[in-house]
Amino acid sequence: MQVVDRRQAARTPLLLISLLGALAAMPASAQNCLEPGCDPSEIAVWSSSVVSLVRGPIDVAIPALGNVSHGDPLDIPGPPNAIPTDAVSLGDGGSVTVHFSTPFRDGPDFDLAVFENGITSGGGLLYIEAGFVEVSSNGIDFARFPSLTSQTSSVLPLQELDADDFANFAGHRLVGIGSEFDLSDLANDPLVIAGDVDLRAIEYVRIIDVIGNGSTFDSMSSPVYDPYPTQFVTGGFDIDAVGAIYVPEPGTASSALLGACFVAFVARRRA
Ligand SMILES: [Ca+2]
Ligand SMILES: [Ca+2]
Ligand SMILES: [Ca+2]
Repeated sequence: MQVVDRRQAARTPLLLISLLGALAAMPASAQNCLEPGCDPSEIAVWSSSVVSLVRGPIDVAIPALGNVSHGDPLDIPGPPNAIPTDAVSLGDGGSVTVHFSTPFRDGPDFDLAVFENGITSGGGLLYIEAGFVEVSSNGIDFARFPSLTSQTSSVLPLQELDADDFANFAGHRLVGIGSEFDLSDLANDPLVIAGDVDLRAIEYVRIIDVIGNGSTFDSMSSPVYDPYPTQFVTGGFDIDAVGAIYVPEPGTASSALLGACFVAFVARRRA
C-alpha cells in the first residue's frame, strides 16, 4: 500500500484550494448540522467499536507526569453521553481510532460528526480542546481533513476560544453537539484520488489531539494553539462519540443482484 506523508499531502495547493472553496461555501450551502454542529438526532449510525486508543502524556514537556487516564473506552461506541465528565481523554498528541460496522458515505452537506465535551461559561466562547480528524475505508490508509485555524497566539490552560477560529477540527462544539465534517473536502486528497480511501464506504475514523503548544500545524502550515498545558488526568481532547449521517445508498447491493439475475434469465431463454 502506498505510504503518503499526510502533512505533505495536506499542503498540496489543489487540496488547499478545495478546502478554502469548501469552507467559503459552507454557510450558504449547508442543509444539515445547522446548530452549528450536528445534533445527535441527525445521526444515522454510530461507531461500533474502538480499534485503537493511544493515551498521550499529561504534559508532553514533562514525561515524568505520566499519561492521562480518564474515561472508559467502552463508552465511546454508540451515542454521546453528553456529560462533560463522561468522555475519554487523549492527552497531548494522543489518538483514538473507531470502527463503523455499517460504512458511511459522502452525501449532501455534512457526513460525519465527532462529539467532544466542550463547556462554556457564556459569552459565545467555548473551552475548546481540538483534534485532527482522519478517515479510512480499509483501516490502513487514513486521509486527514484539511484544517484551518485563525487562533494565532498561545492559549492559557483554562482560556475559552471562538469556535469560528477552528475549521475542520473536532472539539469545537458544546458537549452533546458534534463537530461537523463533509467528506467532499477530501475529494482531492491523494489517497482518495489513488483509490486507497473510498468516500463511498468509510469504516474508520481517527482523532488526534493537536497538543496546542504550536508544535502541530494546520493545512496552511500554521501552528495550532489551544489550551496548553493541560496538566490533569483529563488533559487533551476528550472523545465522547463519533456518528455518521449517510449510510450506503439503499438498493445498491440488491440492484446488482437483480441485474445478475436478469442476465442469467436472458442467457437461459437464449439457450
Ligand atoms: Ca458530504
Ligand atoms: Ca474537553
Ligand atoms: Ca491538546
